[in-house]
Amino acid sequence: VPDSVVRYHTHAVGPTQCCSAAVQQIAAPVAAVWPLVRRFDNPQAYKHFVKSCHVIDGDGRVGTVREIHVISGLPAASSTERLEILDDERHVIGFSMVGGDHRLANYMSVTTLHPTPDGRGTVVVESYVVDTPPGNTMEETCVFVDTIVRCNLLSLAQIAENYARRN
Ligand code: A8S
Repeated sequence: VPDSVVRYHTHAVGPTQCCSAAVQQIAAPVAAVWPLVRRFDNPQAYKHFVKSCHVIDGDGRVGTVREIHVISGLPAASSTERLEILDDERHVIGFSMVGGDHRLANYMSVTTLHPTPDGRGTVVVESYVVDTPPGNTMEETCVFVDTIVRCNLLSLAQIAENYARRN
């Protein structure tokens, strides 16, 4: 396990919080994946639940705040999110949820990209911490969030692989 995985995916987790991580292998180099992942103002590039995104404060650097609206059928309509980490050298991005009408209080996630040894692929690691909402178990919360995160990473893989094939 690379040092950077330990460094960026070790979270302080409170007694009523849940924490999990997902890993996705992508058959495209980091250079093809990172441009999609780093665009805090354009999460809908690969997050298919996101219907629209508006930056409400900031210029894309740490501290930038966005408001996203999600497609109907989900137990929420919007989320206000703050960029917490953006490192173009180490390929690290992290954000927190600071508002919205959803039930994921104190959500924070970090995503890191790691080149495969031959340099032709990417391993994406995304971890998160979130409060367990009242009325739900930690397990239920993890299943719900894992499902969203896995969907996002699968779609990221498809889009990056298509993009790499074309170039
Ligand atoms: C992300 C991760 C998550 C997004 C969740 C967990 C969300 O956008 C969706 C449904 C909800 O109920 C909560 O990286 C919220 O975007 C798809 C609206 C925040």
